[in-house]
Amino acid sequence: MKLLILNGPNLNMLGVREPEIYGTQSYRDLEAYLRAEAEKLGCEIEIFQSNHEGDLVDRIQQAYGRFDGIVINPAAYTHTSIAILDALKAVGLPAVEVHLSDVDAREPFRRISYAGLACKMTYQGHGFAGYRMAMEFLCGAGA
Ligand code: CA2
Repeated sequence: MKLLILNGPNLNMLGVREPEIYGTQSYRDLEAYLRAEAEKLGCEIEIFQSNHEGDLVDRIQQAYGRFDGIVINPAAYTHTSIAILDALKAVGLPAVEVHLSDVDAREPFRRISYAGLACKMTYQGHGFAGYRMAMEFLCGAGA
């Protein structure tokens, strides 16, 4: 089982500001966490972060035929990007949406998720653990 893990804009700034929302750990810490959890689950992962919508769309398209599933935290593009939604639909791979924070408990504009419309499951408000849950979902019986 090979999973592509995509992270959207500003997630590379984790740990730098807004620790009350996103925690104190850095993006490097998140990458290390993902690799450790993937190894425990026995799944292969590739991790990619970008601040650019088109780069995320390109990676989703390139996943077709190369990956068995996608874990995606589109960050702010969650609430704006029909391009990411269309790319997820186009490749048709099982996808799971992750948010570190509980987006439904924040500003109203964060309650809309376009990417989520193409995802089998969403984990939100669990911090880093949400990514483990997503990997478990895709590697286990959930997908
Ligand atoms: O909770 C999440 O994971 C989000 O996807 C994070 C996005 C936000 O736009 C979504 O509504 C929810 C923001 C990521 C930016 O992360 C920062 C990290 C450090 C300092 C400032 C922002």
